Amino acid sequence: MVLKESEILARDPFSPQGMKEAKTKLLSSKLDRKNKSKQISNLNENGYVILERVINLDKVHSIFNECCNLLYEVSNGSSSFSGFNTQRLFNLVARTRVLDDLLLFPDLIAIVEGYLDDQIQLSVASLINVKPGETSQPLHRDDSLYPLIRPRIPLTVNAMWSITKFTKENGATHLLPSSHKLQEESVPNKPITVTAEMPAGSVMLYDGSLFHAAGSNLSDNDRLGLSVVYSRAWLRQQENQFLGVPPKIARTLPRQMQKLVGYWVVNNFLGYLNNESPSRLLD
Ligand SMILES: O=C(O)CCC(=O)C(=O)O
Ligand SMILES: [Fe+2]
Repeated sequence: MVLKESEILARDPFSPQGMKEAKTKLLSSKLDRKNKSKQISNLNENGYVILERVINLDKVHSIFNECCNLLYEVSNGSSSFSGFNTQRLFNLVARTRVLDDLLLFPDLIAIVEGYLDDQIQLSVASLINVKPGETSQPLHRDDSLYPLIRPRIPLTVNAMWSITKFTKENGATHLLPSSHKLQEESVPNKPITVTAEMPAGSVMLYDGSLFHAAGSNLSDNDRLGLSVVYSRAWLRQQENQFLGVPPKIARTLPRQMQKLVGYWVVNNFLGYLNNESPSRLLD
């Protein structure tokens, strides 16, 4: 493959041009982020925002079918947190290309980058299939694994895609509005939650500090969600993306997905290999 000079420079994190570009290496454009300022301010205010019906139903059906194949024979969880009637499947980037459009959905990326005002990376993506009979999860914060004192700058934005509809009855996620701003580590007394009901093909974004939980599934059908955690690119990823998506697989991915997984240099100095961008491994 012959690279243009500009591409070579962009891949060399220590060239003058590479150093200059590092600060502006976002996946979304400034205009995209500006166009999402209302959703970004809702996310800031309430700790969550829902984008309804952003994927058409044909696409939702093909995604649903692919997820059913992927989940075939996946066991249920074995704790009240992971759910005794809930299937979870990880390392999705290595398993399928059908979810790429959701992981890189432009409006979603613009909101996440606009909210964090930083370079981002995929921390973990998983399918969460809450089956009939499941009881509700305890309220928790997803970003508690980063032991920084609160209040703190937002570290992650999490997205929950509804592959099936999410209803009160089938276990839609419960949220405690504005709780991302609370300083206390523990769940407030008598929390008054709302339920993130949404039609299939929608996505709910929430700050990783927001208290939330999967609901109980009292219906006769599965509640299937795709959970995607995006973090500031200078944090350790929740799932080890470089082992899950080694160069052999990463080489086959679209460039934006390679970046999302972590094959680039962040803030000029984080993540290089032998003085070069790890993206060189993918040439
Ligand atoms: O499935 C859901 O609605 C939420 C699951 C969740 O919050 C988690 O597993 O951390
Ligand atoms: Fe969670």
